[in-house]
Amino acid sequence: MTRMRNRLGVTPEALAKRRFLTRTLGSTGALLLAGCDKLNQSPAFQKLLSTGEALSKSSAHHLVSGQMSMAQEFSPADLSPSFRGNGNTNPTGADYKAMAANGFADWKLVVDGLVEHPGAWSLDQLRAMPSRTQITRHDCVEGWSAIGQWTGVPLAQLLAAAQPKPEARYVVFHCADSFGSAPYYESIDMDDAFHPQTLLAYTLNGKTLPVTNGAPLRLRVERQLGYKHAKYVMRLELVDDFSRIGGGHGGYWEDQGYQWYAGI
Ligand SMILES: Nc1nc2c(c(=O)[nH]1)N[C@H]1C(S)=C(S)[C@@H](COP(=O)(O)O)O[C@H]1N2
Ligand SMILES: [Mo]
Repeated sequence: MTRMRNRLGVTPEALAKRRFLTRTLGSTGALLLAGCDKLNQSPAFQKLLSTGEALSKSSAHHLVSGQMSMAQEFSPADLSPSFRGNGNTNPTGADYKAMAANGFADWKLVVDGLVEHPGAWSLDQLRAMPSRTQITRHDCVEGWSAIGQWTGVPLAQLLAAAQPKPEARYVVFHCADSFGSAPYYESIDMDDAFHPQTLLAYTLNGKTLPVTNGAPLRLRVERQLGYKHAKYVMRLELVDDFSRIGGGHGGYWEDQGYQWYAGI
């Protein structure tokens, strides 16, 4: 049977999908989807449409912005005069203090959980990997923003080395600091993990990342709010479920009631 096409060459099924998305995502989504025909071919997307699964706020966001959208990048003229520190700015743990005193020469980033090749990477090894530099705006829920230049290894590069298993759904970032007895941690999904602007940053504004801002390594996940950008990262754990980690909500602030998906 030949498929009916209208004068724009769009099949009725494609139109129905477009209408479904317009209803679900609103006009912004529809506008963005105009350029997203690839999405129609993705198996996950097909499944979503065939099951009529309700779109949560976060999956709707990913459908619209998924791997297609980049956070805005700025020019050196836009840099904030200084990048303030917020939350914990000087971890007090003895292990961290000892590593900081030694310029983090003995620090290693552990990668484990649902990966084919668990391991530990030194700062020198991370610095030797392909890097990306970007000037972005950081937005904190407390009502301040700052524009900074970050250099780091794209998380995708490290994951290419560690090889997540097919069942891995989230990357959990375990940090060196805590609030009271609760360690700081965060998590992101694989879409954000492989996004080209998602970095493990070791440089801020052209200088070695200061302790205030997360030395020796902090996450940049540019399409989300400040609290997702884990500082003092010690370990990446690939998981299929984060309900048994920390308070079970995917991050220190999430355990206090913040949204897990903190899209800007
Ligand atoms: N490990 C850790 N990461 C953290 C925090 C923290 O207290 N500890 N605070 C978060 C919050 S709320 C913000 S706004 C940013 C602040 O980053 P900055 O100190 O570089 O400004 O780090 C985020 N990541
Ligand atoms: Mo924040």
